[in-house]
Amino acid sequence: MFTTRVRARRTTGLMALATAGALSLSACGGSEGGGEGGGEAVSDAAITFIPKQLNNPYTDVVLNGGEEAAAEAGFAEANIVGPLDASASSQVTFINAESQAGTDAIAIAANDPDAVCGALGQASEAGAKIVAFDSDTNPDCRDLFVNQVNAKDAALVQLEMISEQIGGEGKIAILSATANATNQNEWIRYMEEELASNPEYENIELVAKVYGDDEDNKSFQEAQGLLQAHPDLDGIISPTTVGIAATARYLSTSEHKGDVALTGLGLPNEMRSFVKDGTVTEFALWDPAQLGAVTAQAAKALVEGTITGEAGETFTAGELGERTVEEGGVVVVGPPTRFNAENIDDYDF
Ligand code: RAM
Repeated sequence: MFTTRVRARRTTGLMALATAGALSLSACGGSEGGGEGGGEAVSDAAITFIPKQLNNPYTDVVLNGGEEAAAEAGFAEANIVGPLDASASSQVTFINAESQAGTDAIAIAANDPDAVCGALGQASEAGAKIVAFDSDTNPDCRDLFVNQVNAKDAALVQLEMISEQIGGEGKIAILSATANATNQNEWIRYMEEELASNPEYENIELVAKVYGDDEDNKSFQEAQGLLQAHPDLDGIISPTTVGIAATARYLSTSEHKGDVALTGLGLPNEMRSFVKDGTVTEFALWDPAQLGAVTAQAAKALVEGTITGEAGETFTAGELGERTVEEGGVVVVGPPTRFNAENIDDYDF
């Protein structure tokens, strides 16, 4: 019988979905028998998801997908634990507790690539498989990283969009999440490299990088501060769903609406009104539920021992088909999609 334990505050919508996942598993009976690759039977195993933070709408969509897929994959139990803030060391106590409770797989979106490593090492020694998702750990500290999108593609699509929106020239700023987040920093590094090397962007100047810590209020204030400090700013890239929504809210009622371009990575359901009212022209993302689903299926393959995280190995991610482990133990979920007035109503997440 599939059960879900949640040991920290989180949304009720997610719990309702977890129940739906549990019901669908009971209906099909789950998986039977021992691990095919010399590992453990997934039907006896528990998976624990540790997101960057619990109070993040993006995280909710990822975890909904993860819980459903954990049930489909045949896990006996899925747990969701995590901090309410995305600070560097906030996940350590949760990792330790899950390790002591004997979880078989930890799926973690790291707030800091190194701060979680000691605790993950102990969990691994205690027998848990470690899958990073969304934001990687130091590669030595996990078996696999499920990356929502190729990091360079994520960076380039955001630069393309801002360049189109400001006519290829002007001053831009980046409003990120936390300063230690692996995913954010990798995207920003690729953006800076591309700005410095691609002649197409020689007239675009990055004048500031600020951090809203994936908190709505702080992100809103950082957006306001950016415009005060740089009144001649032409555009903002916010590669975080929390940051882009807060910045859009600020711009939508400010004198800068329609004048200062805003793009980045956002949830269509949070951004719809800002696209319709002319604050935002176009932004991008992928389907976060697929990230959760591929993560749960990768954890199953690791627990059963059919993969170990070596490049070239393959596993089946349920309905999402076969996935191959790339160099560095990375599995990529899919390409980014651009959302604008023409297609935003086709998406519901
Ligand atoms: C925020 C988080 C997350 C990132 C998305 C795009 O919710 O920073 O890590 O992947 O945005």
